[in-house]
Amino acid sequence: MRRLDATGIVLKHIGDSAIVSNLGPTTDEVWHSGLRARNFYTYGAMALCSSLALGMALVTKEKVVSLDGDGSLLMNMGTIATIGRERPGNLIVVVWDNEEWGQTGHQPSHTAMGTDLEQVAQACSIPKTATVSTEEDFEAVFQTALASDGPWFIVANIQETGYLPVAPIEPEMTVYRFRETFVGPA
Ligand SMILES: Cc1ncc(C[n+]2csc(CCOP(=O)(O)OP(=O)(O)O)c2C)c(N)n1
Ligand SMILES: [Mg+2]
Repeated sequence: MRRLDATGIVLKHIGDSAIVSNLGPTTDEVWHSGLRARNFYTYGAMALCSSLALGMALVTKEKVVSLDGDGSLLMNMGTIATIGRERPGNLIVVVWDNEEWGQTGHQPSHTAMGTDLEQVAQACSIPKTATVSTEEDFEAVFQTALASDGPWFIVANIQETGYLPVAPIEPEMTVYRFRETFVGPA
């Protein structure tokens, strides 16, 4: 499964829900799939994607989707424990697991050496978890996650097949556009 195709599946089903995207290729591919005010693109802020999404999920009732990366999540594994502790039912974490710190030169990450992030999530008492490797399985579990209470933690195994151009992210504009549309507590 390619991340760009899986990103298309996310966007096909997401409706108006919020997406927070990991730095680097994840954000680039979300950006090139179409500018969307409900996308919170991170840029340079490694390891903070799911922490930001957790914070958002705790102050809204709408679904919040974190599109994270294995390397970033490994750098801030404590956020998995905090998600398991707070358990916001509206949070969906998707980890694009390419088993590497891709953007900085394809260095193999811990998931290439045996670390199982789904098991980490289960051990942190995140109630809904899955690991998928095909577009069909990803689409099915992502639709289930959107339609049910979470938090969800989905490891999506992907293959790198080359990068799109770096997206021209302007962090101030991301915050401005996103804030204008954010649906706070009812
Ligand atoms: C605090 C910090 N350390 C290091 C970096 C450099 N850096 C940028 S992207 C990246 C790799 C991220 O890996 P992953 O989240 O798996 O995403 P991938 O590139 O594989 O899509 C690193 C180490 C950074 N931006 N910030
Ligand atoms: Mg990676």
